Amino acid sequence: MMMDAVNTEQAKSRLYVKETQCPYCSVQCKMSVEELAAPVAGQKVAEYTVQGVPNKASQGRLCVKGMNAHQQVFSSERLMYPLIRRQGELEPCSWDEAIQTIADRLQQLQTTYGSDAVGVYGGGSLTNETAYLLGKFTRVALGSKYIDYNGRFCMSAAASAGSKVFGMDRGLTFPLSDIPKATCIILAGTNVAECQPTLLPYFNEAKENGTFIIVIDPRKTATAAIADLHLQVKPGKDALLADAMLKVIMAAGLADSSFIQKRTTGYEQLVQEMESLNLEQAAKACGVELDLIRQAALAYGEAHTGMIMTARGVEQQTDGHMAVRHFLNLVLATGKIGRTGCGYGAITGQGNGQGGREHGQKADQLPGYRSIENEEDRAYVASVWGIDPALLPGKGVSAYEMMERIHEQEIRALLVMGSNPVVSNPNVRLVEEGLRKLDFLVVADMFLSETARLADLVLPVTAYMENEGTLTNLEGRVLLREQGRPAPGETLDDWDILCRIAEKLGKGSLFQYGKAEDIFNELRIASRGGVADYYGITYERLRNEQGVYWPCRSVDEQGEGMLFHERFAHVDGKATFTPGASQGWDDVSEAFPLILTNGRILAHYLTGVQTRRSPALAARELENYVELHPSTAARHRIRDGEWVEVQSAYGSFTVRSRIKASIREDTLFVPMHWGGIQNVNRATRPDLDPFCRMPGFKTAAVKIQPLRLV
Ligand SMILES: Nc1nc2c(c(=O)[nH]1)N[C@H]1C(S)=C(S)[C@@H](COP(=O)(O)OP(=O)(O)OC[C@H]3O[C@@H](n4cnc5c(=O)[nH]c(N)nc54)[C@H](O)[C@@H]3O)O[C@H]1N2
Ligand SMILES: Nc1nc2c(c(=O)[nH]1)N[C@H]1C(S)=C(S)[C@@H](COP(=O)(O)OP(=O)(O)OC[C@H]3O[C@@H](n4cnc5c(=O)[nH]c(N)nc54)[C@H](O)[C@@H]3O)O[C@H]1N2
Ligand code: SF4
Ligand SMILES: [Mo]
Repeated sequence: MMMDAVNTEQAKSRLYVKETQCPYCSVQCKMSVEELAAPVAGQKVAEYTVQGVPNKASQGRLCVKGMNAHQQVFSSERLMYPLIRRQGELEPCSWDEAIQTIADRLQQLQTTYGSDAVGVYGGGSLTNETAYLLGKFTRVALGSKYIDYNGRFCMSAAASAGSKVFGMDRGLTFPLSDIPKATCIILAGTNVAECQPTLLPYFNEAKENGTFIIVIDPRKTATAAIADLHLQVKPGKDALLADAMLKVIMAAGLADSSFIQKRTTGYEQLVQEMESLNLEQAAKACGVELDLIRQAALAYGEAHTGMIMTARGVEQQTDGHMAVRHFLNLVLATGKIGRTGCGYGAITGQGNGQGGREHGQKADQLPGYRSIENEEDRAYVASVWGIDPALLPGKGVSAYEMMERIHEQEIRALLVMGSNPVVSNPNVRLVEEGLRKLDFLVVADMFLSETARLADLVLPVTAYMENEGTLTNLEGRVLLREQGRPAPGETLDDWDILCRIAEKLGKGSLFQYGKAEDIFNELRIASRGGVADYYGITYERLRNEQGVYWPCRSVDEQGEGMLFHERFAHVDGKATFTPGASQGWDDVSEAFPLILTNGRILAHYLTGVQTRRSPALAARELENYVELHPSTAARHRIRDGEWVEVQSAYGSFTVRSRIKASIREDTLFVPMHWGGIQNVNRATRPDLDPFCRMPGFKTAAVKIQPLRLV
């Protein structure tokens, strides 16, 4: 340890400076954390200085979450040893007992109920190495088909749309540095200003260049504040809005016929179908003035270059897959992809939201974006893993459907790694009932999350500063996060835990790794030749080049920042238009007259397990609330700041009111960062998108009433 004094007056000693990466969102900002020990009243108390480190994505910026992320690492609430449930209470136990208990219980349950009686539930915060190993562990060590992960709730609509339309799914089809080169940008259902704050300067730079920015959101968000045009759409109506824009573009003769002819299929059918679309009716259904829709369509259609980006506002819908595809129709019809200043971007969410979805955590997927239902893919991956392809299970079910199988007791044991499903699933009443019915629940986490509280065994894991691994940011850039601190207490790395369980299950020979890099080297081979090909990426390159884009097929290849320059990834090289109208969700009734939507705020992250352990972040927003329009509040006789109950057909939650003129009158907005009685998911609905199994988080019919003693 370095002990040089940096402040002579206070004689602070500098213990440590390390470069690391923020554990939160998909930008994956690089930072340095300097630890100082200052003598205060005779005691050594640590102080920390956090600074952004220049890199290609965040260019050295950090947002308030990144600035304070270290506080969770040093939280006194960190789990330091395994906990086992005895007589109803969680008590400390040794790793030996924990791992032995897991192996015994899982084997028992599989002997009684079959291999598929055990499920695994992963997350998009896990490194590529852990995500990859979790898929292998489930299929090889457990022999179960049931694995899925929280990315199902996050990326699946855009991912499946990208695969269908382009033949490939990667968050952005362009490098971030291209954003200021676009003449028109549409931001649909994405609140970059609060969710990827360090990206905002790219958009501000674009504005300085004269870029016309259109925001589509039911609320005037901090992102809408930078817009030249804000379409305050009714929740659930994005597909229809995109169709209306397309019709305007077609009628104005702004379609790019040469691009359409050379690079796409399916346009003629779309043209025919568009004929029957009535623009006045569509505008009315979307809750947006037709004139504004026209302005937006013409601005995008007439611009030489342009980008469309979507996030969860458009995607977390029961027609989310189709809604994204209808926006992609706009991209293809105007030929705005595959050249500088153009493209489509699904703004990914979690730190490894992108990589987490490429290497086998999904029910139907094998590493490198291979399919578990394709014979060639199975044979290839089985050969890398050294097993008979016949032993690989088939495809399982999506995250929420796994919860239904748990509720039906078809799945009897569950291992959760990197998620808090009892807060983040829709319709959480059913989810909690199900998890309580499990014969055996194991949760690996840094904290006693709401889900960990229900577990029979809780496994303490290392935090972002304490382990090594790669994460893939929203651009598809793979980044190496190196270990900065030793593992505290008895915490272990996630991958190490999986290897130890595999060993006890008698599969140790297939899980021999000394360090994360060994797993990455196997992942490189397993992904080789797949859509998400990581073969050419090595730890050494990641150290030297500050990250490498996938696909990267050989060690001398650069990796592609801009995709689809000459061809799309389908076999014929063409992209496909999407026909078929989508009217969107519209289910309000007299009993439930308002639309409940939800999302994020700047200071908190997902279910809040981590950010609530950071005092500086927790203090910014201590409890949950519902945003509602002044006239809606008046109609329901609700005062600002009072307790209200929001109820749907599925359940209710209780929060304080926050009256804001920036939201539509027919819509309520509630942050998703709190559990228990304040959890918005007590009222969300279980319906899933038929294509990608994404829940319709962003729309539920509800009523609201003040909770007042009369
Ligand atoms: N501060 C913070 N940042 C985060 C996260 C976090 O928890 N906190 N989480 C990360 C993760 S995992 C994710 S997935 C991303 C999410 O990033 P975003 O998708 O940008 O975040 P959300 O707030 O869920 O939704 C975005 C916007 O959609 C709007 N919206 C709601 N319904 C509709 C609709 O029907 N149509 C349209 N067009 N818009 C609608 C909401 O008003 C909201 O402003 O953020 C990442 N970054
Ligand atoms: N109503 C509503 N619900 C939503 C959404 C919404 O917009 N609205 N968004 C959805 C989306 S996009 C997402 S991504 C999900 C996220 O939902 P969750 O997966 O529940 O999200 P987190 O709160 O990040 O939970 C991660 C847990 O894993 C732990 N953890 C973090 N890093 C690691 C690690 O490296 N290893 C291990 N073992 N544990 C770790 C954290 O402490 C935390 O307890 O929520 C979804 N739910
Ligand atoms: S939360 Fe996102 S934008 Fe903020 S510092 Fe972390 S990675 Fe960067
Ligand atoms: Mo997400």
